[in-house]
Amino acid sequence: MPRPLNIGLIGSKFMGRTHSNAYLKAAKFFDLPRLPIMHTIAARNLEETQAFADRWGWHNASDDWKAMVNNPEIDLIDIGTPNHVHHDQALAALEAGKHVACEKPLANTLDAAREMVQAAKKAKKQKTFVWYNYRRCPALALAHQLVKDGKLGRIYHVRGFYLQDWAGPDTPMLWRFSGKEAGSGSLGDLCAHSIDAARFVTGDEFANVNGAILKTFIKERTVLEGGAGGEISGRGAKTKKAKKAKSTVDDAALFTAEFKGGAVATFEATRLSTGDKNGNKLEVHGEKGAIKFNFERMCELEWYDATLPEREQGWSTINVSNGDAGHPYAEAWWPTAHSIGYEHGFINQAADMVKAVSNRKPLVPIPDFADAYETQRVLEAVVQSAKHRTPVKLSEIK
Ligand code: SOE
Repeated sequence: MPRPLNIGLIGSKFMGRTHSNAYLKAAKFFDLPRLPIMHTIAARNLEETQAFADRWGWHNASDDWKAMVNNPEIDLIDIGTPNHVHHDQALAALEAGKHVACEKPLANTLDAAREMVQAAKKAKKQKTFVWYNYRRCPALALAHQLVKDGKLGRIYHVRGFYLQDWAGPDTPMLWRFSGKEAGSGSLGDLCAHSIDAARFVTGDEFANVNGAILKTFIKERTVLEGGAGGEISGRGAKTKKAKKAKSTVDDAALFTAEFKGGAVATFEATRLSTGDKNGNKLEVHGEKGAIKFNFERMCELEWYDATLPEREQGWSTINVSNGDAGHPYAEAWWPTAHSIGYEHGFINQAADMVKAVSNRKPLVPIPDFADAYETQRVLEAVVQSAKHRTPVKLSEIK
């Protein structure tokens, strides 16, 4: 029986559910060096948290995250809360000697993110992880491996789109629309995934950001009595008399960029792309080949092999679910083409985190705080470029 790894999770909303499910399933599908134990879940309302614990199989419920963080029985603190509290919770957990996993983006501000990186550096024996979950979609992981194996050759173009449409005028005020809490809107929530995915797949870093536009279309939103919670839709705020609050974040973010290796890139993220639900797309074109990933068809990777004789060239679709063929993560799941879904990226990451804590190499790299800070620097460069209407060199963003 592997040694237990006791987990304490903060947050019981959308991400609380994805992470709980991940810990519940990881050891059922992967052979792990330690057994993740769902020790304690902490959130604000004790009664609701107890109900959450009962439903998901947490052994304890708490409304005091600080006490949980200092519980000597717990090995790893997982932070699934809004962005503005990541900093304090991560610092407290590192101070208490725990490994820390944190939701993306790393923080609401670059300063907060930097302090988190510094605290992680000081805590030498502890590991940190950030939940850029799409890295562990088998198709995106395969794209990473293909580039690493040199199959695309020199990279020319990167195109990252993240298109959703849930944030129209009827969507009420949520923490995600508060600049103070979220830091930014579609930029930090969605584009951060595209930036991370572009870095992950190309293995390259951003050199500069140009011509950024951050646009807020819906400037005020209805405040729901009792708050709208942490879920994203929260529809039904149509009462005319209801109180309004200002939305202080971007609904859409666009920019172009160049990578250190010379590739040029375009990025677009929006919560108002009517008709697109979770269109997380990444396209990379190199001298020898190209890939296209679309989360809405997450088990497939579009692949173009430009080294084939010209008469045989054309886009092909790889169904990335063949464990025998070595598709990443596939052998842990079902027979070929018995598909997986959104939650599996999280389960794959939970399994890799448990391995990493035991100094075993994860299948593909998991971003730690320092890695996620590089994505945070790009977010800041976009904000600066949009604000001053100028190109920004990443070397200017410390
Ligand atoms: C909401 O826009 C959201 O849930 C993001 O917060 C997630 O990071 C993304 O994966 C899906 O959309």
